[in-house]
Amino acid sequence: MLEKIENLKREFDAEIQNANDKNAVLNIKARYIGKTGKISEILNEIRDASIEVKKSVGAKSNEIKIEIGEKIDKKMQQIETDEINENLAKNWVDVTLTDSKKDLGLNCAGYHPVSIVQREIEDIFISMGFEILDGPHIEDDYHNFEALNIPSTHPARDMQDTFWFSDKKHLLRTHTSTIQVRGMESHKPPFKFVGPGKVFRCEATDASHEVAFHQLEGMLVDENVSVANLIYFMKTLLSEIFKKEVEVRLRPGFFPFVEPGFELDIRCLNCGGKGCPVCKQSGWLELLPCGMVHPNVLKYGKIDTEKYNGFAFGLGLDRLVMMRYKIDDIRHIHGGDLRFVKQFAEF
Ligand code: FA5
Repeated sequence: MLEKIENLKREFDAEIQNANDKNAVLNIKARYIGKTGKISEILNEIRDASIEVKKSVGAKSNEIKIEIGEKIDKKMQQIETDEINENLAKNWVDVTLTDSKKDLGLNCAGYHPVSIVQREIEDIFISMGFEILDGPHIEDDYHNFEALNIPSTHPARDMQDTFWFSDKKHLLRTHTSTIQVRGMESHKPPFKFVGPGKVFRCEATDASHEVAFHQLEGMLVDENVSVANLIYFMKTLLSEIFKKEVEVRLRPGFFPFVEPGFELDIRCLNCGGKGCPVCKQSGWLELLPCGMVHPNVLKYGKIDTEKYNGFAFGLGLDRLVMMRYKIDDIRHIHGGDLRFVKQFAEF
């Protein structure tokens, strides 16, 4: 009987070695150590044998049963590992490789349309003797509101929904007019500068409104500045940008930091004035709020209001870009889609 067990073990070894898949292994397992398998058969055969035989054959059977069980587990693991390796070899992916076709912006060849137009405007103003100034995105209440004649109780604060920081003292600037305040702090009149940059407002987006957009501030302070000077600079700017005479209109506009204040609108170039989502079907696009600098603002800037006055404007840069390139939705501008940006590639 002991020899029978040894033979059985040899048979098993040969079979398990040739088994190539899980089903074959499970089949072998059932045939050798299953409830009605070969080991059980042997144990049944010695049911009526002597105690000594039962002891020796029983012990040997158990020993072989354990060994077979271990070999079966090992074989199963090996088959699973082989399967995984085979799968990996078939569906091989090198996660360390970057997609060479993917544009990272670096090889996108060109500037963003906002940068293109911003640079052009800067060049136009530089040619007219203006300086280019910059200012921080994170501002304090004083530079964004207070020094622009918008005290904390002023309802005009509601015109610009603001992202405040938790200290309630700092905010993301809502307009580039902050650069007026900083320019007056660093300059003595007469002076003239423009200040482009990103501004932030907490508002619902649509075809002409974004949460983060660009403005370009301008300020000129000198003796005897008039509205005629203001209109001259604005018309020069727009005809240079659009490379043709554009139709504009001036409407009275309220901004606490100018007096009188105007809204300079441009005939919508997207629809030619017929009405479209960009101009909200009005045929006109509000582009250039401007006005004569309010004396209170000059006083905050420590400028002698008896001697000096000036004008200021705050151009909506994204909207100008939209007019220039006939872009029908401002959300394309910041959407990050390189297929969009590449259309304007210029150096
Ligand atoms: C101002 O921000 C004033 N600081 C401008 C100013 C400067 C007036 C100097 C007088 C003197 P306003 O909120 O209207 O004004 O914004 C200026 C321009 O930014 C608008 O004409 C428009 O072109 C653009 N703009 C305003 N809100 C948005 C927005 N959510 N998305 C895109 N462009 C916007």
